[in-house]
Amino acid sequence: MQRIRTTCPYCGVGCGVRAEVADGRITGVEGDAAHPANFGRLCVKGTALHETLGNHGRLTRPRVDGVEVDWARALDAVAERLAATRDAHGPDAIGAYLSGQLLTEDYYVANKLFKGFLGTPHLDTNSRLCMASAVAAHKRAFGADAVPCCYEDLEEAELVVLVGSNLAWNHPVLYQRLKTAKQRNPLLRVVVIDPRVTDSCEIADLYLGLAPGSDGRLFNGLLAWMADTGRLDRVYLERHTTGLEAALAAAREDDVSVEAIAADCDVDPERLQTFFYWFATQLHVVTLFSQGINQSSSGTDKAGAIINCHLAGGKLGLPGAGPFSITGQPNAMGGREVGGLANQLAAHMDYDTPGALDRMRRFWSTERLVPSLPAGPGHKAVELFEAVERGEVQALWIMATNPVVSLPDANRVRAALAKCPLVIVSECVADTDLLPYADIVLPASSWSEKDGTVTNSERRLSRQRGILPPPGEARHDWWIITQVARRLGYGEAFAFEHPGEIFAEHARLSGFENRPGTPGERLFDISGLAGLDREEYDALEPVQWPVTAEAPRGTARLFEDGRYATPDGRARLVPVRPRGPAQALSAARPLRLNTGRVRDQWHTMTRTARAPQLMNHRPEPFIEITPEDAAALGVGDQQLARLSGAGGDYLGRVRLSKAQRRGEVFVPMHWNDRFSGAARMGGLLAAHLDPLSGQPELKQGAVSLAPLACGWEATLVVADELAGDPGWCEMAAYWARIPLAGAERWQLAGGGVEKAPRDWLAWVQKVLPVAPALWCDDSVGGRLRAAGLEDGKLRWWLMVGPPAELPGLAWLEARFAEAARGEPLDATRRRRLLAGCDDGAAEAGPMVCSCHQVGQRGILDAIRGGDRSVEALGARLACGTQCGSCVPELKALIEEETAVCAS
Ligand SMILES: Nc1nc2c(c(=O)[nH]1)N[C@H]1C(S)=C(S)[C@@H](COP(=O)(O)OP(=O)(O)OC[C@H]3O[C@@H](n4cnc5c(=O)[nH]c(N)nc54)[C@H](O)[C@@H]3O)O[C@H]1N2
Ligand SMILES: Nc1nc2c(c(=O)[nH]1)N[C@H]1C(S)=C(S)[C@@H](COP(=O)(O)OP(=O)(O)OC[C@H]3O[C@@H](n4cnc5c(=O)[nH]c(N)nc54)[C@H](O)[C@@H]3O)O[C@H]1N2
Ligand code: SF4
Ligand SMILES: [Mo]
Repeated sequence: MQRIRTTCPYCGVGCGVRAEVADGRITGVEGDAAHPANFGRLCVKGTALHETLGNHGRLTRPRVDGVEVDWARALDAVAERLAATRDAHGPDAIGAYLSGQLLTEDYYVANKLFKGFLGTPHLDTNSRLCMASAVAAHKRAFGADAVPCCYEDLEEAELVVLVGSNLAWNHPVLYQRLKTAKQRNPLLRVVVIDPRVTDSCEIADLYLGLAPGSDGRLFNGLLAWMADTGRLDRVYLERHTTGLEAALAAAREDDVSVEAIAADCDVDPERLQTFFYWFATQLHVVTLFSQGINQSSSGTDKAGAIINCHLAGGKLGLPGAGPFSITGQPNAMGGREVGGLANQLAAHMDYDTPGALDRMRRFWSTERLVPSLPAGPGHKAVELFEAVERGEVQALWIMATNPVVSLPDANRVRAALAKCPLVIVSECVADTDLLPYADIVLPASSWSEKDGTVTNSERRLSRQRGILPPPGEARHDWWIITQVARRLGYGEAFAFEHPGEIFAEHARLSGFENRPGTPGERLFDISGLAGLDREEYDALEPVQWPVTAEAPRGTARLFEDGRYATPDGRARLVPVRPRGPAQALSAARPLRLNTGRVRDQWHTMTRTARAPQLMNHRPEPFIEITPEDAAALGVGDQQLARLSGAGGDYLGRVRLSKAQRRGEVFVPMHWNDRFSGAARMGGLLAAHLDPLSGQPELKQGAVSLAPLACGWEATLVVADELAGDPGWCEMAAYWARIPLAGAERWQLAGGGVEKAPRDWLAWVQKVLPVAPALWCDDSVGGRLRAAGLEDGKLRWWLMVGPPAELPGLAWLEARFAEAARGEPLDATRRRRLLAGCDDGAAEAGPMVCSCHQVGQRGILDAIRGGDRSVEALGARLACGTQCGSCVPELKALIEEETAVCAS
């Protein structure tokens, strides 16, 4: 067995992973104790990485116009059609839409090909939906897109403010680090600012459940409060900043009394005052912000209002202090470094950076080739698809993202792609919502196969190492891009044979004419890594940029000397005039729609749904709503409901939750047409953009909710081999597909009339090849349970009736797993199939701890039995002892159960 060090491909924490390799397979993973992002920790998703691998479901052959072809044909087709589009309609008719899940090397060559040689400015990335507002705010304030902080700052702070970040679920290892720091230092305070009570509140000393979108007002108020109470750092402001007066004046355009701010933000004035006091009186404050700030029609201003407060208090450029925009995707930061956004050129140069176009031209020129760079910025993500819709962009290459799910107004995006003459998609898995729109499909290698670098939230570059060969014909993205470039005649500029060579060029560019005091000066500089040979590149240890001759071991923190990347070296406070959400509520759409992530899923689920244990935490698309709102709207817990929004509908199961504010609902961003009939949140939202960053408002939609009238509900579990063609979706008004180990569970519900049990038996014979072997029905209640067996082995299982009647399905999953191993059912188990539970095995209930697969039922029993602490539960059941992500949920269960016992 071999152990190979690499980096986790999920979130922007960028944890080091040690993969165990045996017999050409990755048999397990563990946290890399030597990696400075995680020091050995991993979260549930990281821990389950090896279970998402395997060649099943992978895309393995290129396809052109629906026909499988070899690579030569596919690459020729891409090159010929791109060239034809350019020749007929000009370079502006070509677009590319990339992703923060590409490696830096992939990203670099894509940017170089499209902007540098095809000469189109229209290359943007899904980071537009994620980081664009933070990027714009950084540039405005610091003169460069630079995150000042590092992870240690969270540990060295006296106050950590989490704004619009559910760190516990979305950056779990960083959350664990913060939690440990708080245990070690009881003086470290944590404030959570989020309209939802998230699991991150577990460690909060103060929670502000503000009205959605009111963050700008809150931080503007804080700035005025600091000024009014004499808490500005006059010396810092004087020496290192400009713009205080204008920023203050803008803040004071609103009533800045604590009461007025509290009323506008809909928070308790005393709590607000406490927050103001804590922030203003501590020097070592980190404000960590994420999508609750960025994904807003005023995201740049909200981030700006936060940065203003840090500058005004001198809380920046020192240990334990600073505004900390946390990145989402594993290489969101790397994409920003290579110029992946449509307003950037490359290596932290923009079109409006003096001399940048000329510099790029000189850098990319070869003996015979001169790049043809566009003159100015291109379309940002949402606008790019609008240009496709208008027919201006006629050829679009999409890599490593799923825009028909993740963009707002997603149905419009679908329509635009459907009529686009050329859509090229590079993708790893065979079945995504996007692939049906592709004229040319290119199979890409995936994590564990890909080789290159990523940069995490604290500017730390790490190696993702190629461990296994890609399956079938799948190839690395950088290889695909360079092959196309060569066919277009740019071979000399794309002569790369190894990602290390691409990295070297990228590193060289970062240092090219990058000298202090000259117009070429840029903060992003990794020229210290430009000379790495293949071996050194392969052995590269995690390092934070800038990495230069002066700082060969990297740089933990930026702006320590108070010098910023602006022309006058001073940071800029900016006037912020707070704006509320652009999507207005109305009588027709009275509910505020919040969207976001769940603990165990990653985005459109193409990878996490491959690990059955990650499906158990939240198996179906859901709608979280307060019990009061639900009652008023006539829906109950676990019932199905329909949300209607600007661009379409969403069907999901209602979860009553006190975490919501009244009048607000939360839905997960993950579900799509592969997993449910109508649960794409992208269809619910209208596309309202931040005017500066172009980032869409994904957190503040407007929707209405109505119960879904169901004549019937059914649960069907089928063995994997039978799961091919879902004929059963057609008759269902609602369906959700839930991968299990060796089987698939389908939740189905229909409008209209109830079917009689015998109709169900007839139906099942029609859609499944294996006839019912056992059934029992209760015609009065319309209930039915039936099972299909083949050679004594379980093939399918059906229950008609509300799923709430199910005691859980873990026992059934076990029966299917046995069948998959070829084991027939014994007589007792066969009899019990229809009982709906296996009395032998204790039923787990909803999954709480994914690492150790501990369900709610066992946990509640243990609490009732006297285990009233997380530690006691861990000692008995092992829950919460591995990655710790479920600890907040364990605490909530203890609290609820203790309250029940007491009452
Ligand atoms: N498990 C998991 N982890 C992930 C991902 C994943 O898919 N799954 N994706 C990764 C990616 S790409 C990203 S970008 C990050 C995102 O990480 P986060 O930003 O933490 O994730 P979200 O759940 O999108 O949103 C964060 C919070 O913003 C709150 N919010 C909504 N509106 C407002 C508002 O007006 N003001 C404030 N202050 N808060 C508001 C929401 O209630 C939510 O709790 O997660 C990364 N990590
Ligand atoms: N309403 C709402 N919408 C949102 C958000 C939200 O909070 N609310 N969040 C937004 C944010 S922050 C983000 S980051 C986006 C994410 O949304 P997307 O980027 O659309 O989601 P993913 O599922 O990560 O898509 C990545 C795709 O690339 C494939 N892939 C993975 N690795 C590779 C690779 O190396 N090469 C290639 N060629 N393909 C690969 C995967 O199989 C998958 O199909 O969603 C955005 N949309
Ligand atoms: S915290 Fe993020 S990077 Fe670390 S293991 Fe979890 S998903 Fe991977
Ligand atoms: Mo993201």
